[in-house]
Amino acid sequence: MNGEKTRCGIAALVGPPNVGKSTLLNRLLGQKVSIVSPKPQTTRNRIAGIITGEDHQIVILDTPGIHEARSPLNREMVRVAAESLADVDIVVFMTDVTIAPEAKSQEKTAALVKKEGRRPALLVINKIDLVKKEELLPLIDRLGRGHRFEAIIPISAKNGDGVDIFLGEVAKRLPEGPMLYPPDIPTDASERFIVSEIIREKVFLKTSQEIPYSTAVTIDAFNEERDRTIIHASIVIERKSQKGIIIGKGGARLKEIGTAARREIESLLGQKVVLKLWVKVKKDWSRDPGFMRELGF
Ligand SMILES: Nc1nc2c(ncn2[C@@H]2O[C@H](COP(=O)(O)OP(=O)(O)OP(=O)(O)O)[C@@H](O)[C@H]2O)c(=O)[nH]1
Ligand SMILES: [Mg+2]
Repeated sequence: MNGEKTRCGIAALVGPPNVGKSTLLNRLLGQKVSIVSPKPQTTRNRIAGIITGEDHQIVILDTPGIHEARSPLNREMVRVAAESLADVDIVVFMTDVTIAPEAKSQEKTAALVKKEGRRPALLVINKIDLVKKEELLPLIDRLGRGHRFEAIIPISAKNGDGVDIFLGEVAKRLPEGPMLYPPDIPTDASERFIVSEIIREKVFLKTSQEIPYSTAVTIDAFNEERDRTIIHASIVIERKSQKGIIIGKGGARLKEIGTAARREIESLLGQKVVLKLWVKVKKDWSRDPGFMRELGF
């Protein structure tokens, strides 16, 4: 590659919550770096996935879903998504077939994308596995109206339909330039961060109502020994009354969360993991700028 021209660029996935941005990132990478759940507002930080070819590198940013944010945490999430667009080469407006074209979250995303008007914008419509072909065309028409998308790409991040076409549309718009990352790393996220996210994902999957949104995870110790990694983590909640729900009857729910997380962390690290979880109350942490900084905001 020395002396030859390489192409490298950054594309950001932005769109309403729950449309499958993180699912798409994981599929593109062929491995899980970003957590996924059936609940909206799962992703809270910007996560870069890196796809390296012979002569090019694509950096794809997964971002929190754009929504009407009221609480300080939610406002931070939307800010992270908006700011992710600052240095990108390609803006990818991602939505799915279940969201009405005139939904608020859709409008908010469109406004953001418009503001970034100088950059090429692509529209990705996900979850096409959920509709019949004849329902798709009118949807493409309604979503594309009034925008200047360079391409509109229907995909299913779940079964892979259209994903290579999407990648090709991004690849052909990469500017010339040196690669930003070493060729063999899939993400800029640290192992520690991914581990905390895996635990948070299990909370999202195993609790309901406000609990997932009141939960943050911190890593208190991460000790790599010769044949195992010992991890201490805290599940941080906002109110004392939430403690019992996370822990469950006789500790059953916390155990389920811990077991599911440990299995996945073991496969990430390729090693046996001892995972110790604590539940801590940090009153109203989602309104505490100091704690949010600790979480990477
Ligand atoms: N049927 C179907 N479901 C999908 C597809 N892609 C993602 N999903 C599901 O949609 C839900 C949300 O997926 P995520 O990847 O977490 O969505 P997101 O856009 O990252 O959501 P936020 O992080 O909350 O903004 C999950 O239950 C996924 O399994 C798809 O192509 N088809
Ligand atoms: Mg996500």
